[in-house]
Amino acid sequence: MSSGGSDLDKAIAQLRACRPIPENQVREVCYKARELLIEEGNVVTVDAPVTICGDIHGQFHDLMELFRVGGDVPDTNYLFMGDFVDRGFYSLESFLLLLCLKVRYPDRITLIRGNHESRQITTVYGFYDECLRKYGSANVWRHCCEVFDYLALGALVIGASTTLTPTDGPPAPTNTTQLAPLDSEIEIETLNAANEIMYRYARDSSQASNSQQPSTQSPSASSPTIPTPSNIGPAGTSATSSSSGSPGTPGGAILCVHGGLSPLIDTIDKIRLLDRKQEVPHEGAMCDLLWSDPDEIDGWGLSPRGAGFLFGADIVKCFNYKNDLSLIARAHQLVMEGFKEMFESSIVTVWSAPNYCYRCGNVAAILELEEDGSNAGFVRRSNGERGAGAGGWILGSNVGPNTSNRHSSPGAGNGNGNGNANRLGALTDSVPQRRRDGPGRRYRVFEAAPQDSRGMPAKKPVADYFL
Ligand SMILES: [Mn+2]
Repeated sequence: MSSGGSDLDKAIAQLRACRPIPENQVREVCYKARELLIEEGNVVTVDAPVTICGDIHGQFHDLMELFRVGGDVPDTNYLFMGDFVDRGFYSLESFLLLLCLKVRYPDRITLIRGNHESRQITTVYGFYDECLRKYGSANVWRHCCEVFDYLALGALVIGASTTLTPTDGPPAPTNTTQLAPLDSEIEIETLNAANEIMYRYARDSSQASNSQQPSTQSPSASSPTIPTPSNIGPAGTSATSSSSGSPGTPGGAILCVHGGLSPLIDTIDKIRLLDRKQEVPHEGAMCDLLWSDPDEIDGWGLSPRGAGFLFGADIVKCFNYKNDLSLIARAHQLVMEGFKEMFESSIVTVWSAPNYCYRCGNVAAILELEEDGSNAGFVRRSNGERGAGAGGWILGSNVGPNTSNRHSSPGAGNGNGNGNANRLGALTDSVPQRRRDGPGRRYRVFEAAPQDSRGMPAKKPVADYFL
């Protein structure tokens, strides 16, 4: 392959068709990717707008569905938070496509490392065997592993807007409630794959804040009622307006990392100082960033994974405060609803492999952050009143793929049903109280690609000629 862009475009076209490219082409793409990645710091700075994606795990056809729902590269900027390979049948095509896109459009796509981008893990969970099967040798696997060693450990998204431009689309059929006037600032929108609005959540609603006190119960997943304005949110979120940031504070940055935090890392600068160009170690800061999980605990805990740690809300809030972050976005854990916000929306898990392992029955999600094109963050409350306002539902639905009884109730672990008490309590505890307004968050939720797009035989390949 020459260095011409047209060869790369051909490779991209071939991979989009889910056909592997020749070994010598893989070697060249990997070499070029490494040249690019070696220039990146451990924490890449990414400007909004950007669409943040979680685990892919070799589910190539679902990656195509992700691009259909979220927009193609380079029209949409993407940030993938690792775990491109293993488990699914098409790790090779999935990773190489993303890598080719990275080489072709370096400023449009950011790839950071997951715990599966490792020699040891891919040997056990499928990618090694897949390469051996598709090429007859481990050469391609070796080239890919060399790229893994150069992937960044995290990304910092800057310039995200604190409010969303409301989507101009119809409510989803599953939505049984009326559209209220859109005169509030949108904090969260969730759309289905047909671009229909599943729900819309306002950061701050002056009408809502003087109408009702927070309800004492969390919304039941099957209830068709609109949740009362309170410290509760839709499934997957822990939407809250309990921010006590100073008026006019624009949103802080968003840290993206595959797993989570590390007890050895209290500042982002310490991530920058790590020597990342190596196989993922079994312990230490680099390992923790790729392996840890948030959990409903105080402080740090041992992880059942045998690598990384569990970390609680206090850890996240302190870290975000100290590093001027409004949100941590991470992947690494299957979420049936595709995404899950925790700890008063200080951290979110994004999961982008629908029907994980072709049998988990989950939906997937991607997270879109808009560019802050205005000074809205500076002018939106002239009286400076921030802390007491309650969020308000503008368009609510408790029906649909994003709400289910499979998991705990919306806002679980967030003290739902006790918003005021929690806020009061939070004012008196030792966790720093100045919390950034999070970015406006648009979640696009999608299901697994249709079976017939997988190139697998249909169940009944007969009798169409009667139609
Ligand atoms: Mn993972």
